[in-house]
Order: sequence, then C-alpha cells, then structure tokens
Amino acid sequence: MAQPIDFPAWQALQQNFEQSKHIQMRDQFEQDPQRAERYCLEVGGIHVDFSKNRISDEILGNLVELAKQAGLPERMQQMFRGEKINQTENRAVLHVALRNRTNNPILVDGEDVMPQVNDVLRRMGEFSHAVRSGEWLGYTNQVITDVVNIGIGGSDLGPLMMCTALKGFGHPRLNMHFVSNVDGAQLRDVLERVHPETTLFIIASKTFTTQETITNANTARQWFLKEGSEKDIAKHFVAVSTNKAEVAKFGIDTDHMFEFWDWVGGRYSLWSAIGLPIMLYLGEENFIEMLNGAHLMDNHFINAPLEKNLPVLLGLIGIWYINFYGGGSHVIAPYDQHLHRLPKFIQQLDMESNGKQVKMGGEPVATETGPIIWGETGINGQHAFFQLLHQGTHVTPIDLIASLTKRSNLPGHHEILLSNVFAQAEAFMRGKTPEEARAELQAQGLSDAQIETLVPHKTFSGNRPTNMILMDEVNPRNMGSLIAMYEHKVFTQGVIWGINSFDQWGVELGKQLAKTILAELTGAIDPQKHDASTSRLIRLYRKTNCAEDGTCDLFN
Ligand code: G6Q
Repeated sequence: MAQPIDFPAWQALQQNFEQSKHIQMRDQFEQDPQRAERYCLEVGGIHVDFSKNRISDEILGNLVELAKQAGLPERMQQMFRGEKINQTENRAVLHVALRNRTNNPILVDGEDVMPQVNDVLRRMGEFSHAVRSGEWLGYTNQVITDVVNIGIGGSDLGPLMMCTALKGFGHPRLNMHFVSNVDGAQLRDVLERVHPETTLFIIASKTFTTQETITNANTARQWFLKEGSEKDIAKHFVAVSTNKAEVAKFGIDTDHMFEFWDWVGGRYSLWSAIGLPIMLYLGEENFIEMLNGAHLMDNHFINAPLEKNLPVLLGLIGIWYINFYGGGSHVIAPYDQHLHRLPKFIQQLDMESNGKQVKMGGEPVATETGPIIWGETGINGQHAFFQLLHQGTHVTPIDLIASLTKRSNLPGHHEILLSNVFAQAEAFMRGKTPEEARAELQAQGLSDAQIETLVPHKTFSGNRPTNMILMDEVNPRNMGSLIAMYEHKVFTQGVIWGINSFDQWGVELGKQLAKTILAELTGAIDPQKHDASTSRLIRLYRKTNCAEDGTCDLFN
C-alpha cells in the first residue's frame, strides 16, 4: 500500500514547507485584505474561520491534491455505502446511517439497515416520553427523578458530553448521573444521592462484557435489591447493547433492551441507543434535532467539493502541522463552561481512531499519525497552560470554540468571554515583535538597560495557528453538526495516513492482562510469570490486603 510520502502532492508540500516556514501570518494578513473572507466556511450554524493558519492558496491546493491522491473521495463513498471499511474487524462503519434523516436505504450484507435504525429510535422515543411525562413509574409508583448511566469509554463520554453541553434543554425533573470508573468511589457517591424508588439505571455496553461496567452494574443491582425485589428490576434497569444473550444473562428483560449494531463504533455511538440518556434528558424532539444537525454535516461532507469541505479542510490543515511542522499535539479549547467535557470527548474520538502505527495492509506507517489531543475550557486554560502555547517551543494548533449567542443572562459575562477568545486568536497570530515590546517598555519609563533585559522575555514569536469555531447558538442541532464535523475530520486524516480509524486493538491488551492479575491479587491463582516489577507490585498489594494464610477475598 502506498505511503503518503510517495504521493506527488506530498513532495510538493515538502517544498511549500521549506519555502514558507518563515512566512509570518501577520504579513499575509497585511498583504491580502480578503484573507479572512476567503479562509472561512459556514455549514448550518457552524462558522469556522481558519485564516489564522500558516497556509496559502498553493498549500491548500496541494493538501487537497494529497487528499485526492490518497483516495479520500472513494473512501468517503465506501463509508456512506456501508462497505466494510473497518477491515480488521470486518465491519461496516455506519454512524452516518444513525442520522440518515432522508432515510434512503443503506445496505450492509445486502440488507437495508434503516428499518432497524428507525425502529430503535421509535422505541427510544416511546420510552423517553413515558419517563419524562411521568407515565413510567418506579416500583412504589413514584416518578423517575434520577437517571444513572453506567458505561465507560464510548458508552459514557458522548452522552455525558451532550447532556452537559445542552443542560439548558434538559428536563427539570431529571438529574443525570454518569458512572464509568470501577473505582467504587464514583458509584458510591452517586448512590448516596439517589433513591431506589425513583432511580432508573441504564446499563450501556456494546459488548456487555466490559469488566468495569458489569462490576458497577452488579453493585447497583445489589444496592437496588436491598429495598426493591427481583420483579421490580424491570422498572428500574434497562440495557443498551449489541449483545442480547449477555443482557439476558445479567437479568435484564430483553424487552427493556435498546439495541445497536456492530457497525456502530463505541466512540461513534452517541447517535445510537447509547444516546438514550441524551434523549431522556433532552426529549425526543431535541435528540432528532441533534441527528438533523449531524445529517446536515454528513451531507456537506459527502457533497461539497474538497476545497470547500469543512471537515476535509480541518483534517488537511491538521496534517500540515502534524506531518510537516512536527506538531504532535492539538488543543481543544471551548470558551463555554457547558462544553467543558468536549476536549475529553474529542480526545477519545481522535486518539482512539488515529493512534495507529500500521497501515491498513499491516505495514508500518512512514509518517506521524494522530496527534495528542488535550484541552480545557479556554478561559481557564489562559490562566494555566496557555503560557506554553504562546511562548513555548512547540507548534500546537488550537481549536477555539465559542457561542455567538449569550449562554447566560448575567450582564457582561458573554462579552468578556468572547473578547478573550478573539484576543487570544489575535495574540497567537500576531505575537509581539521585539520593537513592539521595546516601545511598550519605553512608554513605561524603564531605563535602557532594564528594557534590553526584558525585551526577549516580552517578545512573542506569534505565527501560532488557531481555528476559530463559532456556533450561532449552542443547541442540539449545532452540537450534532459540530461533533459530526470532528468525526469526519478524523476520518479524513485516517484516510491520508492509510490507517484503520475504526478499530482499537490497543484497548484490548491491558484488558487481557488485568484479568490474569485480578485472579492473582485475589489469591485465586498463584502469580504467573511477570516481569520483576509487576511481580513485586502484586506482592506489595497482597501484603497490604491479604491474610497471613494467603486468603485475600477482595469482594467481601
Ligand atoms: C470506543 C471503544 C471503547 C468502548 C469501551 C466500552 O470506541 O471501543 O471506548 O466504548 O471500551 O465498551 P463497551 O460499550 O463494550 O462496554
């Protein structure tokens, strides 16, 4: 399989890099008054200004060529057609079918998936309506007030992020809780705040075999059974899974199971039944709006020419930094408190998808692949890690995300927030020259000696890339579009690198080893052959927790 460095466009980009790496964006803005107008795109309620990047028409042209030479258009078609592009798991990749609002048939193994998608959506709608309206009652005939989603990774981060982002749309009676960590502290903290009669547990697991989720689910069930009885479980536990047999084995009636399919990847699953907490909290209409927003972005992605295609351009600009500037990380900085879970969500989406070292065919990659994604609310980041972004030695592209519409009625707050995000983007781009720093210090009346000592510290090289991502409003539709935009950006990059963005074998190794070690910690079996460090850690644990005779019953 060809390596991206073999494509002619890659060579052209290498030349562009050598010729343009010293060009300052501030000069480009001065030379081209139309730059901001030319380098921005709007899709639905999402407006992206990507003009503060180290790009030119020629660079963008070559990046688009690279996408063509890597076969991106064909790959996009294959995904949307339901072909099995996740080759290592022999699966289709069809999160786009979950929000296929035009409902045109999408075939997997010759069968249209849309009737099943619509059927589950309908059942989710009926169930959500019953819970929200108060028609669905707990075992003592009380309405549900608390929903506890037990799931981890893809079965947690999406619903948690969406419910947090769209808090203003949430049902006033419903308190949403998310338990992912097998550290009992998290579940205990939630159980202390809820009552069995008024709590609904959603056990969300694609496989229904994930150790953390099943352990938490069993504990929740035991807690419930201290007051309720087995027959009451049906009113308080529902499951979301692809695995009917395991759900039944756990003791949840499969009538209370909401299904999804192996062609929905965990980190791409919030649009499926995994989104049940979102629908319960926001209501069916808002959930559908979220799907509509994603569908709008899907249509844009599949139809717009590559040079005017928002997810494609964001992916390509990312490639420009990762592969040519050696920028190995990327910051997500929402200027919006309720989007504070977004960096974590995109971190999984991107890093689990593109954290790969071999190509589709199994041969090693010849270039860097997915970046390290990190971030925090921008305004808080400004008072913490932004120092490194302004004056450190790395090239770190930053996505600055904000809402044009006010998010609270508190006077003055939104204006301060937005003035900061715009100021940061300007500062990252312009920097401050030694001359500007010197003039400022002179105006403060410092001596020449003091000025010369301070000038290097007060100088900012600037030329630091940002994308400004503005939503006209943070609402279900725009959140759907925003997340779909990132999904397709990640896909675009994966195609250029020729990797499989849809498997996650890296997650599996630790899971396997943990099973062996668990048995050793509990004394069920003697320690197996480990390296000296691991064996010592196991012995240390056993010394702290086990009786002298070696019995070590962890679960009591
Ligand atoms: C996502 C990953 C991973 C997965 C969790 C939970 O793409 O595969 O984060 O979602 O490991 O898996 P289950 O849903 O099967 O419990």
